[in-house]
Amino acid sequence: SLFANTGMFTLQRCFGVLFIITSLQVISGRIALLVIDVQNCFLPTGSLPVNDGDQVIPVINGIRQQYDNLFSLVVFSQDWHCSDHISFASQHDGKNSYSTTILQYDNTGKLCESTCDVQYNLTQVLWPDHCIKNTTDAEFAVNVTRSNTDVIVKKGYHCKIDSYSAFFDNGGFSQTELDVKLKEKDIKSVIITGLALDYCVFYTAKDAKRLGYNVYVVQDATRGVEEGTTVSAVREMKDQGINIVQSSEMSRVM
Ligand code: VGL
Ligand code: ZN
Repeated sequence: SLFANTGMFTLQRCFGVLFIITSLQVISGRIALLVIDVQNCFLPTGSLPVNDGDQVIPVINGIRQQYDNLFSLVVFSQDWHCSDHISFASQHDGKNSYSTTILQYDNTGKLCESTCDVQYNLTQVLWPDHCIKNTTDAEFAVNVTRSNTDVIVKKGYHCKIDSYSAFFDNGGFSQTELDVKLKEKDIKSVIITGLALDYCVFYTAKDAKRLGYNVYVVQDATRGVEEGTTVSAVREMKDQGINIVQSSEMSRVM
């Protein structure tokens, strides 16, 4: 098992015999490490700074160093936006960054800009301009360990819809190649790290769970954009059967 959750156990007496029941979580099947959006844009000096976002880098590098041979696949996702992306506050007159708006889509996933048959209303947080494709800001953090066998999955490249999850856009209209890449390698479990815990890590973890993977989010290998959304994201992930673990709980007895 990769995670030995030795902290939790129950004592039970039955016919005079004491049983100790430990809750060992055993990771079964082939494992992928997902490194979500560890890009300059989300570092403290980036365009959409995440507090202490740089501090995930040594943790992720440590996980790779210690366990790399246990991962059948390592995937880096990359937020990759048009310069006039719909998620940018700059594209919405009179709107400030970190406020929200409602975006309307028809049943084909097309943004309703004038008259159209509205089928979906998506609440969109409006962000500072960030991770614009082919800029230094959108590049992976220089210090994060990468290998030429790692798979890169770009997301958020459709100009008119946002994509927090590395699997689907926010409306569930289009899909990246991530699920296919995982299935090709017969991956059963995903270990998720990176930025930001309350957005792209959260939505990637929920989609992975829904798609049937065993999901582990390494909490100290992530950081959130905002305290309140981070707390509720962790609670919701736990409720959905997503395992929230610490990198120190990863032991090597597989
Ligand atoms: C993200 C906000 C906007 C993320 C991406 O990677 O968590 N957050 N775009
Ligand atoms: Zn983005």
